[in-house]
Amino acid sequence: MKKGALIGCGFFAQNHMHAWAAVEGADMIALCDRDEGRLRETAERFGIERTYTDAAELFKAEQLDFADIATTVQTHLPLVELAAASGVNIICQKPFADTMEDARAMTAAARAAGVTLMVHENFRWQSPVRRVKAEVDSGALGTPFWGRVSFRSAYDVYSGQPYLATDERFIVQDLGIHILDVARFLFGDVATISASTKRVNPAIRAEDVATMMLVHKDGATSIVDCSYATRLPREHFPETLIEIDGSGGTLRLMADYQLVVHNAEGTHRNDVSPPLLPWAERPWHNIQESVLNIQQHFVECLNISSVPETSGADNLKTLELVEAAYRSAAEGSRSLTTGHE
Ligand code: NAD
Ligand code: 89Y
Repeated sequence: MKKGALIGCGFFAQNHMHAWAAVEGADMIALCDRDEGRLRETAERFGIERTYTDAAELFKAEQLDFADIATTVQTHLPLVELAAASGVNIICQKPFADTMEDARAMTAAARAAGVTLMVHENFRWQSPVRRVKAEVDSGALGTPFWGRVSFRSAYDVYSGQPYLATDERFIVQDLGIHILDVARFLFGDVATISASTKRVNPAIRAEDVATMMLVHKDGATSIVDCSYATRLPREHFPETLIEIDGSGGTLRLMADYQLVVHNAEGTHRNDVSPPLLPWAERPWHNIQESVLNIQQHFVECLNISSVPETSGADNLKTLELVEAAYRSAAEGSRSLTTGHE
């Protein structure tokens, strides 16, 4: 059994805790939050007795196999460095870092300490997205040459996460980061990216719309488009829609998790809706299921000493796309995403 502690008992961490209770091979033994109220509420909700308001005290007092860092991005670097210096494996929420420099410092700290570092990059762990990847890998589409990964919504994300309305960066760093990661997952690493961004909602500080074009190293071109300013007849938050055209067929993951694969063998339609876990709530259940899946993956990696899919090192490539997208949008250029093979 791997013993873990959660650092950051905020809005999204409640999902982590529900998922940890269901993960095989994990036991959460302690909690940390510098906000005493949130710490107490979470401790009571999940029956955790050992609580800390200071992460340094947590690492001094507890014998941990891993730390789950579910704070916002500003505190990731000091907390990851502290966990690594304590010889504790780490799962850290996205966005991993505000800068590539911080991200590299965290991967270096984990490498030097010989601990596993995984970024909680969970969208690729949604079961409909895994199903799309399985279709691609099966060869049912031939070689993909074009794709679109799309997230368009007007859901009020600001009430649960008020910092999204006031931070200097919004949709690319918060949500686009997941959608870019899904594009990497499906079509491989990226040679070039260009982007345009826009703020539509006058009540928020940063961009709430982004359209990105990626040329992948294996030859496919993909469009990654994200919006929190799109009022549709029906709200589909938080569904990611996917289109793939390949040399041998096409795939569409449409609204309501309807999957259509068309090739020479015919047209196959499937409902690939994610399960509604006992603790989950619509419409978040899709994301909540992916939290369980990614945390189970983390523990399995610890058990067999293997590198997680979204290791810190892997996530540098997704973060680099975020940085390049902001550069391209600011300069009106096609940015090169070099540096990580
Ligand atoms: P939040 O502000 O609600 O919670 C963060 C908590 O961390 C707060 O309670 C705060 O007191 C605590 N904290 C901050 N610094 C600390 C420190 N040094 N020591 C101890 N506690 C500290 O934030 P949130 O909305 O839960 O978001 C947390 C992270 O989760 C963000 O990075 C966000 O992008 C991410 N998130 C991910 C998903 C997803 O699907 N992967 C969804 C929502 C949010
Ligand atoms: O923070 C974001 C995330 O990671 O998934 C959806 C979200 O909660 C709002 O955009």
